[in-house]
Amino acid sequence: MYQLIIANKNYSSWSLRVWLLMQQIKIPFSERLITFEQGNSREKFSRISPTGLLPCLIDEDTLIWDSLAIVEYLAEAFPEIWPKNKLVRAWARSATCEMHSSLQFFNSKSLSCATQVELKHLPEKSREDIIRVDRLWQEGLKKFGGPFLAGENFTAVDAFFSPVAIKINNYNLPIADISQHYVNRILELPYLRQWIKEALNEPWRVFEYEELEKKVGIIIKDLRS
Ligand SMILES: N[C@@H](CCC(=O)N[C@@H](CS)C(=O)NCC(=O)O)C(=O)O
Repeated sequence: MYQLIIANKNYSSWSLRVWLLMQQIKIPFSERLITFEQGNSREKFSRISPTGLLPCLIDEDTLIWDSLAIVEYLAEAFPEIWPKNKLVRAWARSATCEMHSSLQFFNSKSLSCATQVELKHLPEKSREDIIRVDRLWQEGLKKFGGPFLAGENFTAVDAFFSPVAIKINNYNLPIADISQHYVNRILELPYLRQWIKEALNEPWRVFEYEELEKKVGIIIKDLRS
């Protein structure tokens, strides 16, 4: 059985992406959570991961690191991770890679499942990222007919945007209605709800990450308290 090594559910958006995909596709796995350290976790994570970053997947003697590499490794055994149709698959891969390589506002360390933030100081680049995600989602949902980004089934592209749905919700970001319905759909997935519930029950806090949220806004609600 696969072992997925993740970091704190409250903060680790890259762990969520792989974890949610494996749950949705019904890939059996055990999970092992290694907690972040205040300041820097790389030394601790380096005992497992060659980059000092999580998640990692262990399959018998093989270690796979980096979320996108894990997805591609699993897709060889579970092709339903990607859409069946070649052209839809190409779109889903492009959007997934865009999430993985850019969209910095949704890629940075300032995701906490627990905190609702009222935005105050949003840099222009972050504004552009929000508009881009909204456009991308509208394109996928209209082109492939929903309810998921690449059509009928939940695939890797939905998993990669799942922390974005959490952030849009927690920051109350303005997006088109069709995108907002998609956010609601993702947040209603029982496995996503399970992740958030477990995240809110975690006893560990990484103050450095929570400080990052205070740079862009005011924390108006902490769902843990
Ligand atoms: N490109 C990597 C990014 C992984 C990543 O940034 N992981 C974060 C947790 S979500 C981490 O391990 N951070 C440790 C640190 O920065 O100290 C991937 O896609 O897996």
